[in-house]
Amino acid sequence: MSILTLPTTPFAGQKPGTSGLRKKVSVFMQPGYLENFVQALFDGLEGCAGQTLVLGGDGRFHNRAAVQTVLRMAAAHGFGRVLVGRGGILSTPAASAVIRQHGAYGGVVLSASHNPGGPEGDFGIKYNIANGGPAPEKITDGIFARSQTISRYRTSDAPPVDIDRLGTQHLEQMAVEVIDPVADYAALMQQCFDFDAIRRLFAGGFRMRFDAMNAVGGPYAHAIVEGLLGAPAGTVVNGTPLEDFGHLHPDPNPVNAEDLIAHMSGPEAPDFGAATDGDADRNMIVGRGAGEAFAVAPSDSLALLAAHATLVPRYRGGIAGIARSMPTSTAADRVARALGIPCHETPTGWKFFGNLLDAGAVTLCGEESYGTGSEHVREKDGVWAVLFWLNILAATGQSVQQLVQAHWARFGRNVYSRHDYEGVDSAGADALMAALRAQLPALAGQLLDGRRVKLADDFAYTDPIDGSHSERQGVRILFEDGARIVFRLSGTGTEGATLRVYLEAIETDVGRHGVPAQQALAPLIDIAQRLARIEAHTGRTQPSVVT
Ligand code: VG1
Ligand code: CO
Repeated sequence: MSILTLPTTPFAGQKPGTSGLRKKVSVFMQPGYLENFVQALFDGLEGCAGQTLVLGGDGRFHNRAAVQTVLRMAAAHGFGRVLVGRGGILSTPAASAVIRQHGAYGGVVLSASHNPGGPEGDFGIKYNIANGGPAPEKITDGIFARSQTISRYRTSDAPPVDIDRLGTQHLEQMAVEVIDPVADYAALMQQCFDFDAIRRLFAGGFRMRFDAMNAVGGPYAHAIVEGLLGAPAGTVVNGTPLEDFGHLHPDPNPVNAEDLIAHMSGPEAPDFGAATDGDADRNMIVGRGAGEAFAVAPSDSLALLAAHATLVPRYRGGIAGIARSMPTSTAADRVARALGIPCHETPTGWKFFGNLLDAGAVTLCGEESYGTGSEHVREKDGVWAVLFWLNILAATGQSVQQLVQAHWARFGRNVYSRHDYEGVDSAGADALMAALRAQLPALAGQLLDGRRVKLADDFAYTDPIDGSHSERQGVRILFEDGARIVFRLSGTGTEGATLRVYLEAIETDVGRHGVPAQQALAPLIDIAQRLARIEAHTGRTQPSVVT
């Protein structure tokens, strides 16, 4: 064991955000940088001696080296056992499943999720607690506080562990168990869904394209969709995790997953398309329209899964409630109302769902950012969402487009879009938000282009379970006709600031459900640009990504 001195500068002033700490690989490779985070983390974990830690990542560049660093430091801190995914691989939802399944003390997940990877890309680390969910703010704040004051870290001098060989080895006194990264997760999925029905669907000639975007979803999709469910070989594409994700941006939306959209477009398109992100906690669902891909809005996906939940074995008895992040459309609220169950509105980030799930207050959760999940783990879960859709498709015999259109006909369509202004100047973005906040008191009751403002505020949330309070979670403008505009700054980017503008309008006229979202939302887009003076503050006339 060694106690080594940390260089003086790393980590200073950089707070782990909603999903851990994400920085450029070059930042993470600075001597002592990762060690500083891990030491600050371990210092705050009481009673971790002798306990089990789960460890894995999305396979991006620096993953393997970081696994060895964490292993050595875990040994020096007296952990009894580390369960590490073979090759250092564990998707975020699989890590959550393994933590829960094995009663682990917690888990370290090495991922920058949907951020690009490779030597020029991003790296990240996050900590999950014993319920399998992201560490709550009091833990991440503690990590940050300690990271500012510590000057030394404790590590082992032992040689690297062979993480490609299944089975138990030892690093000093600590057992290192290299596990199959898919096995526990696949077993859990079999408890959730009707695998027989989905198997019959594929046996009947149903065709799917699962694009794992060269990220960590691949091994899971291969083993479950092609393996256990018998989909033909070749159903899963880009299915081997690559250190740089093959230069793809593993953020599944119609812009970044354009190849999937192209394959879902034409006459030869398969019946069903899906994609997952860097750490496989996000999902995109794509159907086949009339010669065109039919991408399902994530907010609609959450609502539709909730409306069909009883078709799925795990949720056969009904769902207790739904939770959605504030910017996510209110489509799920309509389903909750019809089902007579509560729908909770939380700040952005999966950690806010943890208490509600632990208390059994909600069963399904979702975010507009292609994240959907349930009480089966404490993270959003991309492969789970894809299997949920497959289960519904098998049970109803309908197509993705038919299901979505029927949903809109029954509940109304929550036309939705998110406009991202990426990499803008941070000072300009802060000024924009400050100016918006200053306008809020005067907005209520005003008429904007014929729409009356019902409420304008900066979203605040009090957790109904533990009473913790979070403020300044995004500026929202709610109109009397149900339309909404939300503005917030991203907490996951690594370059400058990213302004997100979320737009939503309710369309109950079935005859207008086919109008493209950007067209239907044009009046709101215009209001948003004017109210926030986006061009004046950012210099941008157009968003960089529209989803
Ligand atoms: C984004 C999404 C948010 C999601 C978070 C983590 O955060 O908007 O909904 O929970 O990413 O997702 P932000 O602060 O950039 O808007 V993942 O798949 O990157 O862990
Ligand atoms: Co992710």
